[in-house]
Amino acid sequence: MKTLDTRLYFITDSTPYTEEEFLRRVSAALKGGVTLVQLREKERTTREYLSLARKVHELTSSAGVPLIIDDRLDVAMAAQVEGVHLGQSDLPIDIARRIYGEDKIIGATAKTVEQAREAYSKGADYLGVGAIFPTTTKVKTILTSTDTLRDICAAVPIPVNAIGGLNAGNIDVLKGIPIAGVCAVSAIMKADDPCEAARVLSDAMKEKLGI
Ligand code: TZP
Ligand code: MG
Repeated sequence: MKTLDTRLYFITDSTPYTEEEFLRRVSAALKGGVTLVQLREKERTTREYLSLARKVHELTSSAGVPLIIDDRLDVAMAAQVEGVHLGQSDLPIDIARRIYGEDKIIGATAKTVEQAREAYSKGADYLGVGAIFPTTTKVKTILTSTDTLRDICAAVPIPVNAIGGLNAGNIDVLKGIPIAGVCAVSAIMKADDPCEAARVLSDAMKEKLGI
């Protein structure tokens, strides 16, 4: 049985940091209670992505938190992490599932109910839906309304996470929508203290969303 806790899903961005500082921030976020980590690298070579994945995997494994690799099934398999996250222009979910096996975690991005239903039917374990707010993280995305987020939650039986510009101060907009969790890059990654930031976001989710 796959155990998947997407409640506080930390997505990394190593861009402005030295490797040492980046790994220190990931460790701090893990101490702060993030429940899932995604390594998201857009500019690295395959070897660099693999090397960083192995280092981050040591940290996540020690904390008992699954590690997901963004975009690249080959890197996820080579680094022997727990899962992969696939967007609409990456490998199709059903093909990734066939290659990767039933036990591994496959996440998908969905911006419409149709994309959500398709990802679920092809074998996705969870969905990331957004951007809910404009984001400063380097990403090609469009905004997704909270009405669409609500419709997606109703359309699929797998965990749905909200993503995009979310932080402890604005998650109120998600109140009453049956999401499984929140994905955050900047709110944790760029915080002075990523450990404290993860705790603050977690507490705000409990208090404002009841999750
Ligand atoms: N997909 C939709 S928005 C986004 C991704 C990867 C970036 C979210 O980053 P942040 O910093 O939490 O807004
Ligand atoms: Mg991606």
